[in-house]
Order: sequence, then C-alpha cells, then structure tokens
Amino acid sequence: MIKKVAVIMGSDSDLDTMRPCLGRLKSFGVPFEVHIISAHRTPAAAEAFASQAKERGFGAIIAAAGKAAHLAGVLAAYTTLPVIGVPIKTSMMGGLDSLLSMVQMPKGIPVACVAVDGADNAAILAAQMLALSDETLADKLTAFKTDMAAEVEAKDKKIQMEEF
Ligand code: RP5
Repeated sequence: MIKKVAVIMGSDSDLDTMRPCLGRLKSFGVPFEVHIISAHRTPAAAEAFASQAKERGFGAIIAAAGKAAHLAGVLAAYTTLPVIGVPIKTSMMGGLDSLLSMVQMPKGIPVACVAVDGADNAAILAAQMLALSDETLADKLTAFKTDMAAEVEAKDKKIQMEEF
C-alpha cells in the first residue's frame, strides 16, 4: 500500500501557497494529510507529530513555513522520514529569509528544500520518494514527464510559425 505524505504548514496563511502541492498529490493518487503545526507556537505538537509519523504510515513529510522557517528542521530532528521544506515568500527579499532558514541546515539533520513557494515541486519530489517502492506511482511519474516533454515540443513547433 502506498504510504501517506504529511503536508505540514506553520500557519493557515501558508495554505493558498500550498494548494498546488495538494492538487498535485491528488493527481498522482498519493494519500495525504494536511496539518497546521508551528515549530514555535506549538512545538510539542511538532515533536509529537514527527515522532509518530513513521508508525502512522507516512513516507515523507512536506513542511511549509516562512520567515525564520525552522519547521522543516524541527520535524526532521524527530524522524528519519525524508522532510521536504517549502520556503514561503515573505516581505523580506522575496522569501530569502525562509529559504536560507531551511536550506542551511547544519550537518546531521538534512532537509530537502525546493524553491521559494515551490509547492508543486515538493509534491512531485515526495511522489518520487514514494515511487521507489510503488511501481504504479512510478509509471504515473513517467507519464507526467512524457506529457511535459510533449508540451514543450508542441510549444517549439508553434514558435516556428512566428517571424522574428
Ligand atoms: C510562519 O510564519 C508561518 O509558516 C508563516 O509563513 C509565517 C507567518 O505566520 P502567521 O503570522 O501568518 O501565522 O510560522
């Protein structure tokens, strides 16, 4: 049975940015749960969730947070499951604060990190992790890549009609 993905957000203000992640997981048929857990406002819940995530059937955790975005790192501290961080855009240099807070994890506790607001890529990466032990999901990911390539080829064909 395919494992679940946990999509954890530091705040409900992250939800709109994360909707593409939920949509993408759904399109691949990956089961997921969505939770709002804050590393600083509800640290005990962050510890409890991450500590129990593996035995609760999760295969990967996606953690979205902004500003001093330590959520992904804190969750990663309490689990051996892979954690993918989504740095949320802020008013500070377009979210550079969030990005660096996630990507600059000290050695020993790695966090995979996608682009600022990279919700869609987080879902694809999580699906790729789960696909290591699920051939049906792996086939869906292959089809997804094939479709993307076909779209680019169609755009290339179309641009040949233009005069520059
Ligand atoms: C972070 O602080 C959240 O992940 C959010 O991106 C940011 C702002 O949170 P709110 O003040 O909107 O709740 O913890």
